[in-house]
Amino acid sequence: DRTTSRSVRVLGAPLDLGANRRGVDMGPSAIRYADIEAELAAAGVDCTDAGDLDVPRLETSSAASRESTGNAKYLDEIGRVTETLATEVAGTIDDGAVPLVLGGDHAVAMGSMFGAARNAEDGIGVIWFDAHGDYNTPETSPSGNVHGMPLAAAHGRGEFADVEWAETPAVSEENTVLVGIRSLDNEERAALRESEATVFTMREIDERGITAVVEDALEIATDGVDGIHVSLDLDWLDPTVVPGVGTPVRGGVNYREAHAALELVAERDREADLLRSIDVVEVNPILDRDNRTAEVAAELAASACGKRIL
Ligand code: HAR
Ligand code: MN
Ligand code: MN
Ligand code: MN
Repeated sequence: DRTTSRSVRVLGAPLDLGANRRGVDMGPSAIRYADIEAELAAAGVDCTDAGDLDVPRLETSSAASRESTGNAKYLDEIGRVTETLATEVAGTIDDGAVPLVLGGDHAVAMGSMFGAARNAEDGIGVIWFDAHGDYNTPETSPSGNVHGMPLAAAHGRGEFADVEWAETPAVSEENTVLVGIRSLDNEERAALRESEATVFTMREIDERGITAVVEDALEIATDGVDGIHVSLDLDWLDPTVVPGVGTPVRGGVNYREAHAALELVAERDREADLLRSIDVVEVNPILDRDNRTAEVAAELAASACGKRIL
Protein backbone atom coordinates (compact mmCIF):
# COMPACT_ATOMS: atom_id res chain seq x y z
CA ASP A 1 0.00 0.00 0.00
CA ARG A 2 1.04 3.55 -0.61
CA THR A 3 1.87 5.07 2.76
CA THR A 4 2.26 8.70 1.74
CA SER A 5 -0.85 10.65 0.82
CA ARG A 6 -1.54 12.01 -2.60
CA SER A 7 -0.41 15.40 -3.85
CA VAL A 8 -3.11 17.06 -5.91
CA ARG A 9 -2.92 20.11 -8.15
CA VAL A 10 -6.21 21.82 -8.92
CA LEU A 11 -6.45 23.14 -12.50
CA GLY A 12 -9.49 25.26 -13.31
CA ALA A 13 -10.74 25.01 -16.89
CA PRO A 14 -13.69 27.41 -17.19
CA LEU A 15 -14.61 26.37 -20.73
CA ASP A 16 -18.19 26.63 -21.97
CA LEU A 17 -17.66 26.61 -25.74
CA GLY A 18 -18.32 22.87 -25.87
CA ALA A 19 -21.78 23.15 -24.35
CA ASN A 20 -24.80 24.83 -25.78
CA ARG A 21 -25.44 27.16 -22.87
CA ARG A 22 -23.66 29.58 -20.56
CA GLY A 23 -22.99 28.76 -16.96
CA VAL A 24 -20.52 25.86 -16.88
CA ASP A 25 -17.72 28.41 -17.22
CA MET A 26 -18.50 29.30 -13.59
CA GLY A 27 -18.00 25.71 -12.46
CA PRO A 28 -14.45 26.13 -11.13
CA SER A 29 -15.46 29.17 -9.02
CA ALA A 30 -18.48 27.37 -7.60
CA ILE A 31 -16.49 24.25 -6.73
CA ARG A 32 -13.84 26.37 -5.00
CA TYR A 33 -16.62 28.25 -3.16
CA ALA A 34 -17.83 24.84 -1.98
CA ASP A 35 -14.39 24.63 -0.35
CA ILE A 36 -12.74 21.90 -2.31
CA GLU A 37 -9.48 22.72 -0.51
CA ALA A 38 -11.01 21.84 2.86
CA GLU A 39 -12.55 18.69 1.38
CA LEU A 40 -9.19 17.62 -0.01
CA ALA A 41 -7.46 18.51 3.25
CA ALA A 42 -9.93 16.18 4.98
CA ALA A 43 -8.78 13.52 2.53
CA GLY A 44 -5.25 14.03 3.81
CA VAL A 45 -4.25 15.41 0.46
CA ASP A 46 -1.44 17.86 -0.04
CA CYS A 47 -3.22 20.33 -2.33
CA THR A 48 -2.15 23.29 -4.41
CA ASP A 49 -4.39 25.38 -6.62
CA ALA A 50 -2.86 26.48 -9.93
CA GLY A 51 -5.78 28.80 -10.73
CA ASP A 52 -7.72 28.91 -13.97
CA LEU A 53 -6.59 28.48 -17.55
CA ASP A 54 -7.26 31.33 -19.95
CA VAL A 55 -10.29 30.46 -21.97
CA PRO A 56 -11.74 32.48 -24.86
CA ARG A 57 -15.15 33.97 -24.02
CA LEU A 58 -18.08 33.58 -26.34
CA GLU A 59 -18.80 37.32 -26.28
CA THR A 60 -15.34 38.72 -26.94
CA SER A 61 -13.71 39.16 -30.31
CA SER A 62 -10.76 37.15 -29.00
CA ALA A 63 -12.89 34.10 -29.53
CA ALA A 64 -11.48 33.89 -33.03
CA SER A 65 -14.69 32.83 -34.68
CA ARG A 66 -18.25 32.57 -33.56
CA GLU A 67 -18.87 30.22 -36.41
CA SER A 68 -18.89 26.49 -36.23
CA THR A 69 -15.94 24.54 -37.52
CA GLY A 70 -17.92 22.24 -39.77
CA ASN A 71 -20.50 20.61 -37.56
CA ALA A 72 -18.39 20.82 -34.40
CA LYS A 73 -18.97 24.23 -32.83
CA TYR A 74 -15.85 26.15 -31.75
CA LEU A 75 -13.64 23.12 -32.29
CA ASP A 76 -10.54 25.24 -33.08
CA GLU A 77 -10.93 27.43 -29.98
CA ILE A 78 -11.59 24.38 -27.83
CA GLY A 79 -8.51 22.70 -29.28
CA ARG A 80 -6.31 25.59 -28.23
CA VAL A 81 -7.62 25.33 -24.67
CA THR A 82 -7.23 21.56 -24.47
CA GLU A 83 -3.66 21.79 -25.85
CA THR A 84 -2.71 24.15 -23.02
CA LEU A 85 -4.52 22.00 -20.49
CA ALA A 86 -2.79 18.85 -21.77
CA THR A 87 0.59 20.47 -21.17
CA GLU A 88 -0.42 21.49 -17.62
CA VAL A 89 -1.72 17.98 -16.90
CA ALA A 90 1.42 16.29 -18.25
CA GLY A 91 3.62 18.69 -16.25
CA THR A 92 1.65 18.05 -13.06
CA ILE A 93 2.04 14.28 -13.45
CA ASP A 94 5.76 14.83 -14.12
CA ASP A 95 5.95 16.69 -10.79
CA GLY A 96 4.47 13.66 -9.03
CA ALA A 97 1.04 15.16 -8.39
CA VAL A 98 -2.44 14.20 -9.53
CA PRO A 99 -4.04 16.87 -11.72
CA LEU A 100 -7.63 17.56 -10.64
CA VAL A 101 -9.24 19.43 -13.52
CA LEU A 102 -12.34 21.46 -12.67
CA GLY A 103 -14.62 22.11 -15.64
CA GLY A 104 -16.05 23.65 -17.51
CA ASP A 105 -17.88 21.51 -19.98
CA HIS A 106 -16.79 17.95 -20.69
CA ALA A 107 -14.73 18.97 -23.73
CA VAL A 108 -11.95 19.78 -21.23
CA ALA A 109 -11.49 16.01 -20.72
CA MET A 110 -9.74 15.90 -24.10
CA GLY A 111 -6.97 18.01 -22.57
CA SER A 112 -6.90 15.84 -19.45
CA MET A 113 -6.60 12.61 -21.41
CA PHE A 114 -4.10 13.88 -24.00
CA GLY A 115 -1.96 15.20 -21.15
CA ALA A 116 -2.27 12.11 -18.98
CA ALA A 117 -1.35 9.86 -21.90
CA ARG A 118 1.58 11.97 -23.10
CA ASN A 119 4.34 10.34 -21.03
CA ALA A 120 2.61 7.06 -20.23
CA GLU A 121 4.81 4.36 -21.73
CA ASP A 122 2.19 1.64 -21.37
CA GLY A 123 -0.74 3.97 -21.98
CA ILE A 124 -3.64 4.92 -19.73
CA GLY A 125 -7.12 3.61 -19.06
CA VAL A 126 -10.20 5.71 -18.44
CA ILE A 127 -13.34 5.34 -16.34
CA TRP A 128 -16.08 7.64 -17.65
CA PHE A 129 -18.84 8.31 -15.10
CA ASP A 130 -21.61 9.98 -17.10
CA ALA A 131 -25.26 9.81 -18.13
CA HIS A 132 -24.03 10.26 -21.70
CA GLY A 133 -21.57 8.33 -23.86
CA ASP A 134 -19.80 11.44 -25.19
CA TYR A 135 -18.96 9.25 -28.16
CA ASN A 136 -20.14 11.43 -31.02
CA THR A 137 -17.75 12.72 -33.66
CA PRO A 138 -18.19 15.90 -35.72
CA GLU A 139 -19.75 13.63 -38.37
CA THR A 140 -22.34 12.01 -36.10
CA SER A 141 -23.19 14.71 -33.55
CA PRO A 142 -26.82 15.81 -33.73
CA SER A 143 -26.07 18.99 -31.77
CA GLY A 144 -22.56 19.97 -32.86
CA ASN A 145 -21.67 20.43 -29.20
CA VAL A 146 -18.14 19.24 -28.57
CA HIS A 147 -18.88 18.20 -24.96
CA GLY A 148 -20.72 15.24 -26.51
CA MET A 149 -17.51 14.09 -28.27
CA PRO A 150 -14.46 13.93 -25.94
CA LEU A 151 -14.32 10.15 -25.49
CA ALA A 152 -14.53 9.57 -29.25
CA ALA A 153 -11.77 12.17 -29.63
CA ALA A 154 -9.54 10.29 -27.18
CA HIS A 155 -9.95 7.19 -29.36
CA GLY A 156 -9.12 9.17 -32.49
CA ARG A 157 -12.41 8.29 -34.13
CA GLY A 158 -13.84 9.94 -37.24
CA GLU A 159 -12.55 13.43 -37.98
CA PHE A 160 -10.55 13.42 -34.75
CA ALA A 161 -7.99 11.16 -36.43
CA ASP A 162 -6.99 14.15 -38.59
CA VAL A 163 -7.28 17.00 -36.08
CA GLU A 164 -3.73 18.19 -35.61
CA TRP A 165 -3.94 19.11 -31.91
CA ALA A 166 -5.61 15.82 -30.99
CA GLU A 167 -2.95 13.51 -29.51
CA THR A 168 -4.76 10.35 -30.50
CA PRO A 169 -5.33 7.65 -29.63
CA ALA A 170 -4.86 8.79 -26.02
CA VAL A 171 -6.60 5.75 -24.57
CA SER A 172 -7.04 2.26 -25.98
CA GLU A 173 -10.64 1.22 -26.46
CA GLU A 174 -9.95 -1.95 -24.44
CA ASN A 175 -9.02 0.11 -21.37
CA THR A 176 -12.05 2.39 -21.66
CA VAL A 177 -15.05 1.84 -19.39
CA LEU A 178 -18.22 3.91 -19.31
CA VAL A 179 -20.35 3.69 -16.17
CA GLY A 180 -23.95 4.74 -15.55
CA ILE A 181 -24.87 5.51 -19.16
CA ARG A 182 -28.55 6.19 -19.93
CA SER A 183 -28.63 8.55 -22.90
CA LEU A 184 -27.11 7.75 -26.30
CA ASP A 185 -27.80 9.13 -29.78
CA ASN A 186 -28.39 6.52 -32.48
CA GLU A 187 -25.09 6.76 -34.33
CA GLU A 188 -23.26 7.17 -31.04
CA ARG A 189 -24.82 3.93 -29.79
CA ALA A 190 -23.77 2.11 -32.97
CA ALA A 191 -20.21 3.40 -32.62
CA LEU A 192 -20.00 2.30 -29.00
CA ARG A 193 -21.36 -1.13 -29.84
CA GLU A 194 -18.71 -1.76 -32.46
CA SER A 195 -15.91 -0.34 -30.31
CA GLU A 196 -13.87 -2.36 -27.82
CA ALA A 197 -14.93 -0.06 -24.98
CA THR A 198 -16.95 -1.55 -22.11
CA VAL A 199 -20.27 0.14 -21.38
CA PHE A 200 -21.99 -0.42 -18.04
CA THR A 201 -25.39 1.22 -18.35
CA MET A 202 -27.68 2.05 -15.42
CA ARG A 203 -29.20 -1.37 -16.00
CA GLU A 204 -26.01 -3.13 -14.85
CA ILE A 205 -25.92 -0.91 -11.77
CA ASP A 206 -29.57 -1.80 -11.03
CA GLU A 207 -28.87 -5.49 -11.36
CA ARG A 208 -25.41 -5.92 -9.84
CA GLY A 209 -24.99 -2.89 -7.61
CA ILE A 210 -22.52 -0.06 -7.93
CA THR A 211 -19.67 -1.82 -6.10
CA ALA A 212 -19.55 -4.87 -8.36
CA VAL A 213 -19.75 -2.70 -11.47
CA VAL A 214 -16.97 -0.36 -10.39
CA GLU A 215 -14.77 -3.31 -9.33
CA ASP A 216 -15.09 -4.62 -12.88
CA ALA A 217 -14.50 -1.19 -14.36
CA LEU A 218 -11.28 -0.81 -12.38
CA GLU A 219 -10.02 -4.20 -13.47
CA ILE A 220 -10.68 -3.50 -17.15
CA ALA A 221 -9.38 0.07 -17.15
CA THR A 222 -6.14 -0.70 -15.29
CA ASP A 223 -5.20 -3.81 -17.29
CA GLY A 224 -1.63 -3.38 -18.55
CA VAL A 225 -1.51 0.42 -18.36
CA ASP A 226 0.47 2.97 -16.33
CA GLY A 227 -2.63 4.37 -14.64
CA ILE A 228 -6.14 5.62 -15.19
CA HIS A 229 -7.90 8.87 -15.83
CA VAL A 230 -11.19 9.24 -13.95
CA SER A 231 -13.67 11.53 -15.63
CA LEU A 232 -16.68 12.56 -13.55
CA ASP A 233 -19.54 14.32 -15.31
CA LEU A 234 -21.89 15.53 -12.56
CA ASP A 235 -24.90 14.58 -14.69
CA TRP A 236 -23.91 10.99 -13.89
CA LEU A 237 -25.91 11.48 -10.69
CA ASP A 238 -29.67 11.72 -10.58
CA PRO A 239 -30.92 15.27 -11.27
CA THR A 240 -32.74 15.27 -7.93
CA VAL A 241 -29.30 15.17 -6.27
CA VAL A 242 -27.54 17.55 -8.67
CA PRO A 243 -29.88 20.16 -10.15
CA GLY A 244 -26.99 22.24 -11.50
CA VAL A 245 -26.23 20.46 -14.76
CA GLY A 246 -27.04 21.51 -18.34
CA THR A 247 -28.21 18.17 -19.72
CA PRO A 248 -29.97 16.30 -16.89
CA VAL A 249 -31.21 12.76 -17.51
CA ARG A 250 -33.55 11.04 -15.06
CA GLY A 251 -32.57 7.75 -13.47
CA GLY A 252 -28.99 8.39 -12.39
CA VAL A 253 -27.01 7.15 -9.41
CA ASN A 254 -27.81 8.51 -5.99
CA TYR A 255 -25.53 10.33 -3.58
CA ARG A 256 -24.24 7.26 -1.75
CA GLU A 257 -23.73 5.21 -4.91
CA ALA A 258 -21.59 8.00 -6.33
CA HIS A 259 -19.48 8.13 -3.20
CA ALA A 260 -19.18 4.35 -3.03
CA ALA A 261 -17.82 4.36 -6.59
CA LEU A 262 -15.18 7.00 -5.97
CA GLU A 263 -14.24 5.62 -2.56
CA LEU A 264 -13.56 2.33 -4.31
CA VAL A 265 -11.33 4.10 -6.83
CA ALA A 266 -9.39 5.64 -3.92
CA GLU A 267 -9.12 2.31 -2.11
CA ARG A 268 -7.62 0.62 -5.17
CA ASP A 269 -5.37 3.63 -5.64
CA ARG A 270 -4.00 3.22 -2.12
CA GLU A 271 -3.24 -0.43 -2.90
CA ALA A 272 -1.93 -0.10 -6.43
CA ASP A 273 -1.17 3.54 -7.23
CA LEU A 274 -3.42 3.64 -10.25
CA LEU A 275 -4.93 7.12 -10.23
CA ARG A 276 -3.19 9.37 -12.76
CA SER A 277 -5.61 12.26 -13.27
CA ILE A 278 -9.18 13.32 -12.58
CA ASP A 279 -11.67 15.74 -14.00
CA VAL A 280 -14.91 16.96 -12.49
CA VAL A 281 -17.07 18.65 -15.10
CA GLU A 282 -20.43 20.06 -16.18
CA VAL A 283 -21.32 21.91 -12.94
CA ASN A 284 -23.60 24.79 -13.99
CA PRO A 285 -24.09 27.27 -11.11
CA ILE A 286 -26.81 29.19 -12.99
CA LEU A 287 -29.03 26.11 -12.90
CA ASP A 288 -27.94 25.01 -9.43
CA ARG A 289 -29.72 25.50 -6.10
CA ASP A 290 -27.67 26.89 -3.24
CA ASN A 291 -24.46 25.58 -4.84
CA ARG A 292 -25.55 22.02 -4.08
CA THR A 293 -24.10 20.49 -7.23
CA ALA A 294 -20.73 22.18 -6.69
CA GLU A 295 -20.69 20.84 -3.13
CA VAL A 296 -21.35 17.32 -4.37
CA ALA A 297 -18.57 17.80 -6.94
CA ALA A 298 -16.10 18.86 -4.24
CA GLU A 299 -17.12 15.99 -1.96
CA LEU A 300 -16.81 13.39 -4.73
CA ALA A 301 -13.41 14.70 -5.75
CA ALA A 302 -12.29 14.27 -2.13
CA SER A 303 -13.63 10.71 -2.06
CA ALA A 304 -11.66 9.91 -5.21
CA CYS A 305 -8.56 11.36 -3.57
CA GLY A 306 -8.89 9.19 -0.48
CA LYS A 307 -11.32 10.82 1.95
CA ARG A 308 -12.70 8.09 4.20
CA ILE A 309 -15.52 7.95 6.70
CA LEU A 310 -13.53 5.99 9.28
N1 HAR B 1 -25.43 13.25 -26.90
C1 HAR B 1 -25.78 14.64 -26.92
C2 HAR B 1 -24.93 15.41 -27.92
O1 HAR B 1 -23.96 14.89 -28.40
C3 HAR B 1 -25.68 15.27 -25.55
C4 HAR B 1 -24.40 15.00 -24.81
C5 HAR B 1 -23.80 16.17 -24.18
N2 HAR B 1 -24.10 16.32 -22.77
C6 HAR B 1 -23.18 16.17 -21.79
N3 HAR B 1 -22.20 15.27 -22.01
N4 HAR B 1 -23.28 16.72 -20.74
O2 HAR B 1 -22.03 14.27 -21.12
O3 HAR B 1 -25.23 16.53 -28.23
MN1 MN C 1 -3.73 25.32 -1.13
MN1 MN D 1 -20.11 14.15 -20.33
MN1 MN E 1 -23.19 13.98 -19.36
